[in-house]
Amino acid sequence: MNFHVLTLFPDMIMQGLNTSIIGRAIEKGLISINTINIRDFSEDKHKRVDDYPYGGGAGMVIKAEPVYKAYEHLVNQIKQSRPEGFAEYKPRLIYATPQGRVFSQTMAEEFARLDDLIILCGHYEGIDERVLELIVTDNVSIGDYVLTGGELPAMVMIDAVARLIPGVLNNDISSEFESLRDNLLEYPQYTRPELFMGMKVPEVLLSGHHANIEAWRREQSIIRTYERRPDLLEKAPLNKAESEFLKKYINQSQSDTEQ
Ligand code: 6GU
Repeated sequence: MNFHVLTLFPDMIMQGLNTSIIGRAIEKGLISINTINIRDFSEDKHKRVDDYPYGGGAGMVIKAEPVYKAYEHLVNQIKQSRPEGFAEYKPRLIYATPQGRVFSQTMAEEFARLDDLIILCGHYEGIDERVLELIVTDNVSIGDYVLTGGELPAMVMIDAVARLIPGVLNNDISSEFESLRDNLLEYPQYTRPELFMGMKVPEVLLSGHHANIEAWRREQSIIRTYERRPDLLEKAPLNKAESEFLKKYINQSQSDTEQ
């Protein structure tokens, strides 16, 4: 899968993503990250890409023209890397903005099915609306807080999508059965030693009984989601036995606090 980022700060993207698992995925050729510096497409002799907003107000606005030129350049580049028949190709383009739909695991899974994904990063007070109207297919936010630019959100989204590409994680199944996919949080993990500051590893994990371990982990996921993210639990696909288990757990913890 190829990620393309339209940005004023390409170094930030490249430096942020060339380490650890994502760095290795790039080396292995499983993914590629291509940055396009919007400033390279400024026709201004001072390479300016922003200007004052019409109507007045604070801050500067990124001009439509360099963004559109950068986009055209990129689309031609993508078309050339592909077989015939992409004359009409309109790529998926995410505009990273706090005004977008909030990014989720479901969106990451959807984007992971694409061959090419373009992310446009804004800065200052925004980008001229006319170019956004022309090229953006999805407005996406990473949460309800305001950042200074779209680069960190772009890196967050690339990380979340890239780890779903087969081969990026060491074991392919590790992303398949993980938390949030079915709206449950992960169960707790332990490693050696068996005793740390007087605290023991749960006995079942030492038993070697795989079915019991699976069952315990599933219960822990349910409890943890109830305690920490009850909002998710409403969407979690619990079977009848699991719903009963949760009901008992809730009753038990309520009678514990009453004592
Ligand atoms: Cl995608 N961009 C910016 N600038 N701020 C944000 C955001 C995106 N998501 C949350 N805050």
